[in-house]
Amino acid sequence: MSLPVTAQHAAAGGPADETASTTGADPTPHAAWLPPEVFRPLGTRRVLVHGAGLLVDTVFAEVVRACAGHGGRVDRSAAGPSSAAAPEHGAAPPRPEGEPAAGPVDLVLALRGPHPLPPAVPPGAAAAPAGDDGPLGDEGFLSTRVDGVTVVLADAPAGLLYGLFHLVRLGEAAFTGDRPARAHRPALRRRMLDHWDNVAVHPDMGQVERGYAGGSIFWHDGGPNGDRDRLRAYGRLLAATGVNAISVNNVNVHATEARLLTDRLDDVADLADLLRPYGIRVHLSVTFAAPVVLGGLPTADPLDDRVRDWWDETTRRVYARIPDFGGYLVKADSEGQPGPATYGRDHADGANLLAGALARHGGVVHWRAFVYDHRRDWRDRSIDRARAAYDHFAPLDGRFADNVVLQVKYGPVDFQPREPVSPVIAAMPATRLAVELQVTQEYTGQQWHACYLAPLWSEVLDFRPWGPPERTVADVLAGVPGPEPRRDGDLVAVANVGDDRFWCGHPLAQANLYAFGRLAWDPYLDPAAVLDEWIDLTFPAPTVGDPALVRETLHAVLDDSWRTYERYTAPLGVGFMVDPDGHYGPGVDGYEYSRWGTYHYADRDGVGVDRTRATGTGFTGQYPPPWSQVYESPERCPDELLLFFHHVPYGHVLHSGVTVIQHIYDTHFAGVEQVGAMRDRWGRLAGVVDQGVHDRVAERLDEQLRCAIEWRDQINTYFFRKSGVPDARGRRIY
Ligand code: GCV
Repeated sequence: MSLPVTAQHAAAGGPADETASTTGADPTPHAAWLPPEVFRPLGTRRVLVHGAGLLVDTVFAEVVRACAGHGGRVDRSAAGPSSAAAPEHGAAPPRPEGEPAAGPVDLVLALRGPHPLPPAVPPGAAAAPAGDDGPLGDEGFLSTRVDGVTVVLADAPAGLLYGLFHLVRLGEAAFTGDRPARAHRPALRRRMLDHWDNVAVHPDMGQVERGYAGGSIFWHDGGPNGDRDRLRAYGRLLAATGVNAISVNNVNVHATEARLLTDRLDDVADLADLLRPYGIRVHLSVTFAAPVVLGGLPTADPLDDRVRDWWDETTRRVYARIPDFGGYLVKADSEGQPGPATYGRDHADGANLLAGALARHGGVVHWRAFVYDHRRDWRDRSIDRARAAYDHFAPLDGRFADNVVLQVKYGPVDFQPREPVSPVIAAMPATRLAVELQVTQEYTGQQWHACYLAPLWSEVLDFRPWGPPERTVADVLAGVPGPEPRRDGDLVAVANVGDDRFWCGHPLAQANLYAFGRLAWDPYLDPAAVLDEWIDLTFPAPTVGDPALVRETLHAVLDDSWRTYERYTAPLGVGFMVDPDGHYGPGVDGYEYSRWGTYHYADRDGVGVDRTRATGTGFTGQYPPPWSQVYESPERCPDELLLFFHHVPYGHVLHSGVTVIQHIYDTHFAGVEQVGAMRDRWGRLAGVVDQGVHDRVAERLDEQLRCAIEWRDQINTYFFRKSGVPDARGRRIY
C-alpha cells in the first residue's frame, strides 16, 4: 500500500529525508519550547518548594536547575523530598517540617495538605478566588501574587508541576505587580498522544508509521531506543503543554509489538518509569488476537471464559509491574487488524471484555471508531466510507462500559485537511468519547510543509454537533452537561515526534505539538494566542536579534498556513487527491479506482461525492438537524465542504460568487503565491534566529514551494482537461 517512510520523498520527487534515522538518536536535541532562557524569570528568584511526592521532586529539580543557571536560590520545606536526593547546586538542603525557610522569598510553590503552609505564603494568598472555591482536583492549581510574593498552590503533586510551567509561560509577568487569585484546572481529564511507533522496523511503514521526524524515540530496530535523556526531555516538554498520557506503540500491532503486553513488558515499564516524573501515564496498543497469538488459546472470542480469564490475568500482571498503567488502545476489525467480528460479536462485546479486565485496576480502554471496509469495489457507488463509523457504532450507544473511551477521528473519513466533523459525536451521548486529531502531518505536508493545525482543531472543537446554541465538541469532551448525564471525554492525537534533532523534522511543526497539549488542557484557547505562547517560549526575546520581527514573521508564516495548504491541494472538501504511495504530493486519481473507498468522481461535467439522502449515499442523514438539512442542500452547504457532500457541475456558483472551476483555479494559484510569500518572509529572519533552525525551515519552505507548484499544476491541468473550461484570468494551465 505504501513506500517506507525514508523513500517517500524521493518517490515524490522531493529531497531525501535526512531526518530519517538509521543510527538512533541525535545527540543534540533542540530545546523546543523549554530553552534555558525561559527559566530566567523564575531562576533569578528566591524560591520555596513545599511538599512531598515524586512530582514535587520534579518541580524542585526544575527550580534547582533554573536557579543554577540564573543565580537564584531555592529552599525546600515541610515533608521534604520523597526521594532522598543530595542537594544540588543552587539548592539549600531540605528543612525539617514546620521550620521556616531562611529570609524572604519571591515565589512559593506549595502543596496543600495535612501539613501547614509555610509562613512564606502571605496571609490571604491561600484564599480561594472569588466565585471559585471548588476542588482543584489532581491536576489543578491556584496562582496568585500578593505583597511581592508569587504563590502557586495545589492539592496534588501534578498540580504543582502544571503550576510551575504556568509560571514559565507567564515569564517576568509572574513576578510583577499583584495578580488576583485564579484557579486553573484542565478542562479535559485525559490529554493523550498516540505514537504510531513500531518496535521492529516494518517493511513498508518503517520504524514509525506515518512518522516524518526520523526514527522512534521509544524504539530502535526491534529493541528500546535507549536514549533515556531524550525520553526524559520529551516527558518534560509534554508536561509543559499538559499532556498526561501516551500510548507507546502503533495501533497496527505487529508480531514484535504484540509482545509488549507480556514478555516485553519490562520495556514498557521502563518507559513508564521515565515518564512518570512528568505526570504521564503509559498506555499500550494491543492486538485483539492477543489470547491466540500470545496466549496459545484457540480463540479470542470476547464471550469465551478462557479468553476473559486470559485478559484478566494478563492485565493483572501488567498492573503488578506498572501500577499506574493507563490502559489499552485498540484498533479492531479495521484495515486488517483482528477484532470481535471474527466471532460474530460486536464492538461493545470486544471493548467491554478489555474494559472489564482494566476496571479493577483503574485503567481504560480506548477503542477506535475508525472502522470501515477497506476492500471495496470502486464501481459500487452505493457504499460510502464516510458512513462506516456511524453505522458500526451508533447502534451500540449505551452498551459500552464506563471505562471504555470510544476514540473517534475528527472527520468521518481520514484526517483530511478539510472534512465535516464526525456525526458519531452527536450520535453517541451515552458513550464516553475521545476525539482523535493527527499532529503528525500525514495528509498535511508531512512536516515538509509549514501547516499550523491549531485553527483546524479549534474549528472542530468549536463545532456544535446539535447546532447553535447547543454544546460544542469541546463542551462534550469537557463534560458540560447536556440532556443526558455528564460524561466527559478525552482529546487524543497521533504524535509527530521522532529522534530528529528538531523533534518534528520541521522546527515549525513543534508548534502543532505544543498547541495540541494546550488545546487539550483548554480547548477554548485561541490558536493565535497559543502560537504567541509558543513563539515566546521557543524564541525568547533575549535570544533573538529582533523579537518583533520574529513574532510578526512567524504569524505571517503560520497563522493561515493550514488554509494555504488547503488552497493548493484537494478543493472544497473533496479530499484524497494525494499520491497513494506515501500520501505526499498530488495524485489526483491515485485513489480513484482503488479499494480504499475514497473517491472524488470527477467527470467532464462535474466533481464531488453525492452524500445526500435525496439522491446519494444518505450520509447527510447521520447528522441531527440543523446539519442534516444544511449539508443536504447544495445551496446551504458551506463552500468549503461542498464537494464532500455534493456532486456539482463545474459551473455551480459558490456562495463566494465564483464557479467551482474558477474557484479551483483561483485557490491553486493563490496557494502557491502564499507559499512563495511565506518563504520570502522567512528569508528575512536569516541572522535573526538560530542558524540551524533557520536553515532547516528554509530548506523545507523551498520544498513546500516546489510541491505546491506541483499540486497547482496537476490539479489545475486535471480539471481543465476534464472540464474544458479555461481560466477566466488566462493564467498558464498545462
Ligand atoms: C495506523 C490511515 C493511515 C494508516 C493508519 C490508519 C489508522 O489510514 O494511513 O497508516 O494506520 O489511518 O488511523 O489506523
